[in-house]
Amino acid sequence: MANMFPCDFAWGAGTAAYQIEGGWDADGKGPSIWDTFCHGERGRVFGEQSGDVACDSYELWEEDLKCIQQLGLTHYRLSLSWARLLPDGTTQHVNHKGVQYYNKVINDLLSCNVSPMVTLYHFDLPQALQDQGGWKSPGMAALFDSYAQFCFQTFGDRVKLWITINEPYVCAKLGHEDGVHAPGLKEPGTAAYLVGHNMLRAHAMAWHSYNSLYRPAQRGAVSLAINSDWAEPLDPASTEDIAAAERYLAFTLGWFAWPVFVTGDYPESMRSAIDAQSKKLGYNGGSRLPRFSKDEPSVLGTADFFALNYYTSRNVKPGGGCGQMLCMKADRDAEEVLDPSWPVCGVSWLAVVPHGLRKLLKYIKGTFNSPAVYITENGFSQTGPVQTEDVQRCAFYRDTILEVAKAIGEDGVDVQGYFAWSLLDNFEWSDGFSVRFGLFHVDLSKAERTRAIYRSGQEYAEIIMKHKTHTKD
Ligand code: PNW
Repeated sequence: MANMFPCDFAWGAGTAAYQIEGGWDADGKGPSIWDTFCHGERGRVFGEQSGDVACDSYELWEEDLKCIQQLGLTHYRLSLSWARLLPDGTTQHVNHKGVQYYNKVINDLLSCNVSPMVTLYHFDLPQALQDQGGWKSPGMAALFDSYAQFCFQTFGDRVKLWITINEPYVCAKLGHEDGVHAPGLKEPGTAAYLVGHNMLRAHAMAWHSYNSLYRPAQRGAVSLAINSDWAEPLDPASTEDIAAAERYLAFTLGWFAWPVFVTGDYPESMRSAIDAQSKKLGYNGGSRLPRFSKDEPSVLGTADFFALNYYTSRNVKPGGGCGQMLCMKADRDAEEVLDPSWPVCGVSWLAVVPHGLRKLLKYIKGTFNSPAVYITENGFSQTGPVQTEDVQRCAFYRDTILEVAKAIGEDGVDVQGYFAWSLLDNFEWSDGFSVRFGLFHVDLSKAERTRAIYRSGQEYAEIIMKHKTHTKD
């Protein structure tokens, strides 16, 4: 097919601080909730592993830069460790070594003609702020805003693409409902909605600060990265299944995208489902889904582009509860069914469905008023023995990028960039190092943490090269 990608399309790959940096207590860095989570109770992370050293990118950044250049990326997505910059989470104490580290990363990227996309928050809250209540506390929004302003002020002369918060859904649900991510809280049916709410407030405050104080001089763009599977009704002829698929999307994508892009409030179907469930179980603590205050700047309109993390798809029918307990699953009332024809890659949740991305992009165009979209994460994982000739992942990237081309060329979706997850094999949260998403393998048995390109990395480099040299016709 003709090359549908605009000549200034962003071809990227991503990483996150805790997953790659190591140096967990180096040079004045404060502890984050992931340090605490991994160093705490046994049994929370595969093999009792941690990100203490990980890919050691804090020491080995220049090796990462070589990988980035080998792929020919135009963009690199990284996250800043809040506790490396501000050890106690507040701007009262700045760790200059941390500032120096990220300055070097950003400057090196620019001198190699690679544009940084910088995420301010990728799951690693400073522990000092968790001790004050973490994301359940309303005060976190203003603290995040101060941190964000510090970053805009320090790095914004060079960074033009910002993500405030990565995947508020995952932080809220996995960290505060299921307890499988830091901070490991299990408060089903209540905490996640509160956390999601404070994250949206935090994002909105930071966007407004950027908009009024930094945008005039810095001229960048700010968004938040929203993850969502694509969902289809299990039986396309069943009205119950159709409604369940809509609820599924409302509880993942809609939860964060509706307030920011459509109404300034949560999807109505989400609120009514939560309130109905509260009533059914006799919960009388008021609506578990908070309301946005009219006294705060609106969350509506606080994204300069749509940042989408897409991994997989689901077929959906009504169902999925937790007996007489409150929980998000029961609120959502949408049970996931994996299509047996979809191959699964590495982890059980990741069914390979490239065409789901095209459908989701089309849905985003129709629902959120044709925004510019960056696909900020998409990838394929490996488990078990390391396969350097990762032909399945090669096919995954080829097929997925073809679906993006169709979304642009045939559906008219304004996709402006694609970031493969991830540049490196890294610390995959509670799965430790047992799940590998990298375009480069990292040899954890060696102190040098040797990086070696996979076949999929080579093929991604070829795809990028081909598209960079043939502009849209
Ligand atoms: C994303 N799930 O997280 C993150 O942004 C990355 O840091 C991570 O490495 C990547 O996806 C791959 O997992 C997720 O359990 C973590 O559904 C868990 C889930 C989804 C996304």
